[in-house]
Amino acid sequence: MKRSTAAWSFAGVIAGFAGLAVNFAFTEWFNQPGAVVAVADLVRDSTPSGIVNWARDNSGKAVTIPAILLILTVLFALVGRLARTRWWVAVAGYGVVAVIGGIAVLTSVDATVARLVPVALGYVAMVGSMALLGERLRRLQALTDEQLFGDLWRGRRRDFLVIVGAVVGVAGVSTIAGRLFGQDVRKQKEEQKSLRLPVSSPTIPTGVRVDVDGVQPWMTPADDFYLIDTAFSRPVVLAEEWSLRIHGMVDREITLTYNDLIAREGVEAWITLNCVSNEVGGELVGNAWWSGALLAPILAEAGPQAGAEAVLQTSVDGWNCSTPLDALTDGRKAMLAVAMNGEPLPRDHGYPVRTIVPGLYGYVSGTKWVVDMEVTTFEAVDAYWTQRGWGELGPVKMASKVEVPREGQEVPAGQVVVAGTAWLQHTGVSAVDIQVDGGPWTPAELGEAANSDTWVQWRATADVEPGDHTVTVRATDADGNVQTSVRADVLPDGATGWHSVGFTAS
Ligand SMILES: Nc1nc2c(c(=O)[nH]1)N[C@H]1C(S)=C(S)[C@@H](COP(=O)(O)O)O[C@H]1N2
Ligand SMILES: [Mo]
Repeated sequence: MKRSTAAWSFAGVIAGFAGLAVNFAFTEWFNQPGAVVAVADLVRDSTPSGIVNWARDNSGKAVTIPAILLILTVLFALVGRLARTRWWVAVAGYGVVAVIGGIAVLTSVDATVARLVPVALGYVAMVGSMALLGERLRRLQALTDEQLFGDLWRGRRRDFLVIVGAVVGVAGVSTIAGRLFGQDVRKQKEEQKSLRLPVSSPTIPTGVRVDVDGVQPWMTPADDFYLIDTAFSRPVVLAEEWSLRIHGMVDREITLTYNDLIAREGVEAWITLNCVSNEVGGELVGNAWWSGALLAPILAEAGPQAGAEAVLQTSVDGWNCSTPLDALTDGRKAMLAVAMNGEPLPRDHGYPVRTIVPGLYGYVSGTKWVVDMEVTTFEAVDAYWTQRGWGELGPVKMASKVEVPREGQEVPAGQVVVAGTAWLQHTGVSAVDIQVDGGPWTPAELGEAANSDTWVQWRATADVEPGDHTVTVRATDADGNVQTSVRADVLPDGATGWHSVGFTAS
């Protein structure tokens, strides 16, 4: 440890992370985006959609924060090392990090200058920790070769380690405090428990299930429901503080509180929601019992003006989408949902209020944590995903999926059960056929359709010889249109093509 630069790098890293932890504690306390998350948001929004397609692959989001932390580790180590001979490098190096963090928090939604306070406190913690650590290190390393490993050396080493312990302690306590002080999270949980919503518990309609093991549950539990959002830290919104403003090309602007919304004309329905980024055979689809307020009468009260054709919906997190006004007012069960499967919406699915529109992909309609609706025209606006090359209208496309057998599964030869799901929300599926090894199409048996807005389950049996086989599925909609075999990519407006599964009979 005598002239070691490693000790300085180490000091630089722990001082840096202590500062990040202090920033985290204060931002959680004030329910603001942390500096690291704000930087991640900035990276996401400035990444060209052609390079990283975030909706399509959440892994892009998953690596961003670890990558930022890794870069910071290297940077902090360098700062510590250079601070050994040039003290101003610590002041300047952590300063650069703080300035980047400051810029990021100022570009976050609803930013105020006050958000710089936790950044500044984090910076002070970094420089302060580094000053204390550096002073002890310098004293330790100032000893002569003869004094090395002697009592004096041991004492100074202990002094250094005490400060290391103190800095690590501050970082640890701040991180834990951040988790605990995330008081809005706690408040939100209490609020969710105390709500008495006029919603009913889901009862799965009879006959919808084909009762084949391995087919996904007809009702998707909220915990298993796929998640897509651009937010690095999902917003914590309290119902008691929530409101929705409806404005723009309307005769009367309306602002609704949560209680106003609950008092409105209610609606409850089974609706299947899916993501435009779902590949053929993919998992970004779920079916839930949604409860909320019908949107059509609310919009009618606002009174859309002539020429209005879209509603720009904005989330508290800044994400937005433009939804065709028609789809919100044409009699389908477009709603401001407050409950999912009979319970208040989970935070991750948009608590307290999100939009659900049967027949449209989530990215053009299903705004979570929705707080603003501007009645407008498609000309006038360009929403988050449309700016990134995705289609403007976003009607769902017909899809069907083989879930049993699984890809690569071994089954006994003879009568093999094949089963899965199919959907085309708001039109409905009338038939499903399967084909084994390119042979003739044979009809599957369908579970009951709860309504035209939900998926259907299906099952069939295929007689197969021992060997490798492929089974393919296609659906037919309620108007008699057969699902296209033409493969289309998810970009710009949803995948098409038949799903096939390979299995082995023995
Ligand atoms: N605020 C917000 N709402 C959003 C999104 C988002 O990124 N931010 N993603 C949308 C997309 S692409 C889909 S498919 C659905 C997914 O809803 P879920 O996460 O509840 O399944 O939410 C939509 N609503
Ligand atoms: Mo999506």
